[in-house]
Amino acid sequence: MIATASVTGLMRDIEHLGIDLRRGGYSRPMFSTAEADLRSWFIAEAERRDLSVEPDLNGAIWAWWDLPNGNREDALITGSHLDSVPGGGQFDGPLGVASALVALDELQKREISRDRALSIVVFPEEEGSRFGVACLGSRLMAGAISPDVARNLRDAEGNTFAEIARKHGLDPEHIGPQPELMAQVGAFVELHVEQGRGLIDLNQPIAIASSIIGHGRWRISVYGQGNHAGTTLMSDRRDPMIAAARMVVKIRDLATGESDARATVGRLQPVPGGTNVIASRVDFWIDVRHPDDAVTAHLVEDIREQAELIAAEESCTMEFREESISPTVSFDASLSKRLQESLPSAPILSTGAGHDAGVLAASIPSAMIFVRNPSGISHSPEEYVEDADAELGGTALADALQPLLLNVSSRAEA
Ligand code: HGY
Ligand code: MN
Ligand code: MN
Repeated sequence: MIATASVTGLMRDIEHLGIDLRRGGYSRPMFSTAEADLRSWFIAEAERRDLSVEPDLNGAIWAWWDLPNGNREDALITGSHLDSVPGGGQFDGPLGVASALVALDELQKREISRDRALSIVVFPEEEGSRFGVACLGSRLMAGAISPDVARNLRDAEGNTFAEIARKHGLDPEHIGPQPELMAQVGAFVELHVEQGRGLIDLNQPIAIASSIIGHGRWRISVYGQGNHAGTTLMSDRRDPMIAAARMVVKIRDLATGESDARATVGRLQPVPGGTNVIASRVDFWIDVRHPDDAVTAHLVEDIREQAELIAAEESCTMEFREESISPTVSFDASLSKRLQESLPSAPILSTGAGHDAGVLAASIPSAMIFVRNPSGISHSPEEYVEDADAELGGTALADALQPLLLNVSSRAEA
């Protein structure tokens, strides 16, 4: 057993990894040096705690606190992700991993009785920032994406997941569902920084999640006529950048007209992208979210139709492709109730942010704990957690996990 680390201490140990001087914040895409360094940090911390570190075939890292008899049936898992969005915050993902390490230290210090193994899991590519699909690692494990589709996902440079995975020691032929591993898992509790203002407005440090609103990503490619910026009269242009710009504003207007909908264009790439060049193509991505999946589908169809019209008006053509879709998820009611018993003052909050716990909720009882973020901002350098709240989160996670480590039969006797 080691002396209990602190969440803030562990977060400080990694705060230099993946700093993005150009964008601000952190850029820690899957298979980057920064992400590899974070994985090494986690593995070292897990080994210091004598956990059994077992990377799986999809690149997730499992750090097991085994029972003396080695039985892993109905195991409890916690953890989160270490990858980030481009220019993201310091806490989105790593806070859940650091808090899991500290919660485990705390449980060992308490010398609790337990009859379930506990594993801290780090899921890869939760943000989908490199290969476009959110929660790729947990989707692969749960069989929520076909291995073939995953192998052929491409990053911005055109590398396939298979090519890059192979370079980083994964065998792309063996990625995919892990039913035996899933069968061992009885429940998943993920701690995460809150990515909104709920806890600020409630003046509380910790919340329990009720649900994740549905969300998806679509890629729109607009094709026009590339040409010279100086020799092409305005009347002679078929400029996809103009069509794309009109589409972006139309997307905003359509989403604004649908209460509680959110639609974002945060990524737009003209091809070839020269200052004195009329683009031949513009690729951009939309992220659309709404609590009701039918409304999301309907809104996306409206966006597609309007984009078609705009493309035609601008004498351009367009392709519209779904890249990632996650239905609205309600977390496991009885598991969340157990968390409420352990954390009675924690309010219940829904979230607009996706998580691995949201993906796994379709196959195993999952729940989440949120920690207050005084800025209310995420996916940005302003994302923040105060030291005191970070430590409260580690303790809250230990408090939540402790009763869950006794399965039903023993609980009756306890
Ligand atoms: O995009 C999301 O909601 C999450 O942060 N991956
Ligand atoms: Mn996250
Ligand atoms: Mn995120």
